[in-house]
Amino acid sequence: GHKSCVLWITGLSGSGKSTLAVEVEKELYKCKVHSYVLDGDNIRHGLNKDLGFSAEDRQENIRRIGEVSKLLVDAGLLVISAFISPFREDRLKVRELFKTGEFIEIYVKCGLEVCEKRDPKGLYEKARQGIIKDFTGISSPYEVPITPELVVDTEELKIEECVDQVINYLMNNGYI
Ligand code: GGZ
Repeated sequence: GHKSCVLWITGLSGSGKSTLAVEVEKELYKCKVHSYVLDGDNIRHGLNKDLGFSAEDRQENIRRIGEVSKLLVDAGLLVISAFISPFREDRLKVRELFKTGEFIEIYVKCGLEVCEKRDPKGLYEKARQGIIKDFTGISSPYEVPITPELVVDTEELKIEECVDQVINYLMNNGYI
């Protein structure tokens, strides 16, 4: 068995949050740990399709995702939530929904320059041109976590090394 918790993955667009989430989920599956990934693909197209990217909408986005994460943790899953979640206060409010040790904040560290160079969906380009407004890192803030449980640096490390860091954290702290 495992101890259910949420891995709260925060970072810029293009930092590698979703990739990390999916790769960690694959590794957990191998270990027979029942996990579930929440990300933009299954949340912003469904439950939260009424929300955009204003500060208010991002706050509501994160609040709802926090509540859904809590339901899934209560159901016994190891939840992996990968959202920019740019505001410290909103992340803190989600943390406060959980018991001590149930909320694990993971900062996916990658400089804006590198994220912008990767630009897998061409969104930074559009943001620079002003076609997309309120874009995180360009025209909307990202508040770097001050005391996350874990920092994974996708600029310096390969994705497999980042996955190992997360799995090691879970093993060393008795979650799996
Ligand atoms: C940031 C945006 C924006 C704006 C669309 N700002 O890299 P992606 O494309 O695939 O992931 C980003 C995703 C961010 O949604 P989140 O729910 O994680 O954001 S938040 O936690 O701030 O509510 C990006 C795309 O949506 N996207 N417009 N203006 N990212």
